Amino acid sequence: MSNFIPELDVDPYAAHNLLDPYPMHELMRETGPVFKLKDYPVYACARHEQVHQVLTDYETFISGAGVGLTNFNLETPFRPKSLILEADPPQHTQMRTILSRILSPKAVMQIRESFARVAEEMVDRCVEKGEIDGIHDLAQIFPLKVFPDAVGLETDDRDNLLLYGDMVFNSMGPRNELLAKSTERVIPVTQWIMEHCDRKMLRPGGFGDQIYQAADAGEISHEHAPMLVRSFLSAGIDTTINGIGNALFSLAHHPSEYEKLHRDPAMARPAFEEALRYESTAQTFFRTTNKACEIAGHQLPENTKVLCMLAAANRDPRKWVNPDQFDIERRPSGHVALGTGIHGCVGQAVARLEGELILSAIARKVKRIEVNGQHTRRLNNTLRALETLPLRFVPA
Ligand code: OVM
Repeated sequence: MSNFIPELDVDPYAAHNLLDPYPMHELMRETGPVFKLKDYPVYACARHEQVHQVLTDYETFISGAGVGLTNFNLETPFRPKSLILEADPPQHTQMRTILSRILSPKAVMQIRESFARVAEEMVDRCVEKGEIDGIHDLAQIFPLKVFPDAVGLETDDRDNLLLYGDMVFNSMGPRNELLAKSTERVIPVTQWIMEHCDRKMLRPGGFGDQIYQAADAGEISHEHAPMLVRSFLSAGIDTTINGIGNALFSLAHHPSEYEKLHRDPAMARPAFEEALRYESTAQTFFRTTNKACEIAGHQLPENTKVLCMLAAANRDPRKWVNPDQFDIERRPSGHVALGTGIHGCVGQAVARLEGELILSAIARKVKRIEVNGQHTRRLNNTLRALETLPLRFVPA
């Protein structure tokens, strides 16, 4: 019996691969359904079928040993483990039940109007300016206002949320220069974050306070409450910022797709969904095998990290027709940009709402989006992130 698993000499965290990951993704998919990496002690999958399999089989491919490169069975995590992201059933189920209720479609209906008002105002201001930076003038300020408002976080120091998000998502990769840079301020920022998870800092009735209400009702212990608020502040901002940034980038570089959106603003939601597939914000997540197992007939040992190349799966030609084409009329359901299975993004209704509202406001107010200079990227070990995106909004 042969159990040959090919090994690739590529570094997914090298700057050139973070800048332009797509040639590497193709190489990974074509190498096989599962492969090893020369420089890291991990197995990896880049095809949709296997990425989906790993994410779905939560009993074999666990999250409790961390969803980054670091195996928490062997090394200490850089912060106390998330109670939901870095957890398995039954604890995960208990936490997930509460967060899914707080972030349910019904709850999202209740925030829709206030989020929409902010989106309209912010897009109006961009149309007035004409020449904007798509990241600083829109993608960043919108989630940074509406989401902490919904959580009930009263603070004027919201840049700490950006620093923290950058750090959390860098920490899922290797201890490279990127992580070192973003952890320079780890102690003050971590402290600030934990202080702002306290009930006293949270407006009664907001998403954060609702976690404390669940503790009052005995659904979780009171010690768990601040840690679940921390999950909101870790996962809820950098992700949506870059989801919106990547959508603006995709539309600016595909004028005929933007024209479709402009003609029919009801396409805002499917357009955002296609942008998630086409430029997946969360490029990678890991699992850890908790027993010897198989992927596509190949044997993997117990207690080994498995890298899931979400962004590569989202452009797998075995799954998608013309995967490298940004097509807002495609039905991209089945993409794994928000994960899938029991750990699939619990905030996805809020994320989709934010994307839809921004794209819908633009669709109605902007005739054309023009590229107005060279964009720059903010390299991050997990996120596909833009630093700047110079655009011109031509008014409708
Ligand atoms: C958390 C957390 C942090 C980062 C990402 C995430 C994508 C969750 O602290 O629970 O989900």
